[in-house]
Amino acid sequence: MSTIQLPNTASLRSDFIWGVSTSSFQIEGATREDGRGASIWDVYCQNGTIKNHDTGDVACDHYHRYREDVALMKALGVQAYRFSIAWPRILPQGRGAANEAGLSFYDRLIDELLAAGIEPWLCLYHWDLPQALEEHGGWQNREMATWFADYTALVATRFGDRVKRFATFNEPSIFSLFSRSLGERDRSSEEKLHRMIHNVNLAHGAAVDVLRANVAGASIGCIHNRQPCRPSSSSEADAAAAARLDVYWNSVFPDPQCRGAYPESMRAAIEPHLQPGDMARICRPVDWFGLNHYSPVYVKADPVSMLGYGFGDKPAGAPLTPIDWPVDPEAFSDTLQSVHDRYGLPIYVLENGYGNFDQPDQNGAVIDTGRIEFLKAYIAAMAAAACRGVDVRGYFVWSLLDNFEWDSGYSIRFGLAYVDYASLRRTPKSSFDWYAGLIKAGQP
Ligand code: PNW
Repeated sequence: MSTIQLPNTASLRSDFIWGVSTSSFQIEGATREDGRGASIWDVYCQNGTIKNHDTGDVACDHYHRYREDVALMKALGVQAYRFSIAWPRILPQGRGAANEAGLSFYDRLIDELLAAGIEPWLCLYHWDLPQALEEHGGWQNREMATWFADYTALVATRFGDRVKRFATFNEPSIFSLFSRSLGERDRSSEEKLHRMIHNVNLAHGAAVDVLRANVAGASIGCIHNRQPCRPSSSSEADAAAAARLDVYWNSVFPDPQCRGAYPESMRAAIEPHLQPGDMARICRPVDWFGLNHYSPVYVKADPVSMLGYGFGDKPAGAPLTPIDWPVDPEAFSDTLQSVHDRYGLPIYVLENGYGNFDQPDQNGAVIDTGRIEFLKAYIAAMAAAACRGVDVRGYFVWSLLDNFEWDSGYSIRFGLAYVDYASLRRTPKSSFDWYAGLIKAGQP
């Protein structure tokens, strides 16, 4: 048991929800099993652009070990678990015929969670688009809104008797900004970015309607990654680049979805893609704002890159995590405040966490004191925001397990439980016990 003190959480609601988050591609593996279709991430991995040529083929083998993973969550004491559905597992071609074996995997997972007293929070899209739809233009195709709505209808009718919490998208700004090259300032790629943004927003609105119509008592939101974009120097050019990125990173999805308008500075760019009635299609009432937050980002001007920005130096002496992300809990409470002020919705923090290079010690224990200190400081910052009146109702650690960290493959670890990728054995880290203690302390 860690001796690190718990933060003061007295300002949080009595029905506050503590949880953990994962996503399908990052943990499931079994990418060619039981009729799953290919996703765009299977293809990216084959292209050899991922660190150490890692792939999602096995990942944490959660597809076969989900029972053990639910047991871990039960030991942790979380009230909720956020996961995502792999679209190509249940619709191998993205649309058309459903794959019963894939659907029944999620039936088993959901039933296992409910039996353990853990509320499932289902995210429809955590980046693993069916490759078959990519071949029809992917997010460049306005028809995606219809295909996404049809996929949502399948999920809603199959699982809506047992699942009530639904998120449409995970971090639309991250997957739209980073799925295209930052290396070259190509106006046509900026135009593609704008088209994609609008199509994702249309798909969000369509999915909200489908969920409302098909799931009694549904509680619906979208998960936004919101991180202050700060200039990396005092130059005017860097300030302008940071302000520009801030709009794309932080506003271009929640503003139209929750306020019914694109940010002023990008209306001209979206205009060519806008059809009559679109804003009403996008701005459908949601029940909460899903917030993912890790750190502020430091931005510099880079005239040759898309949108004219790049990532610049962090302030000298700023505390950093082992993967060089700034540690700035105050930026987290400011972000919570800004979401509250701008959108006026209940907030669930659906990701926050600490990446590092954990390894077991000679006794096989994984002592991750740095992660505990990080979580403690961030939870304290959240409690401070709640004290000032911010309506925050839940907090989910990213992540339950070490997992496939996108471009970084398995080299970076975010889990409360360590995964040995050779044996696939899970070992709770000291942060796991600490978080379990925090949850327990808040219970009557
Ligand atoms: C999130 N950034 O992505 C994702 O939702 C998770 O899938 C991922 O594993 C987790 O954070 C940790 O990286 C992010 O550049 C990607 O600031 C990039 C950034 C933040 C979050």
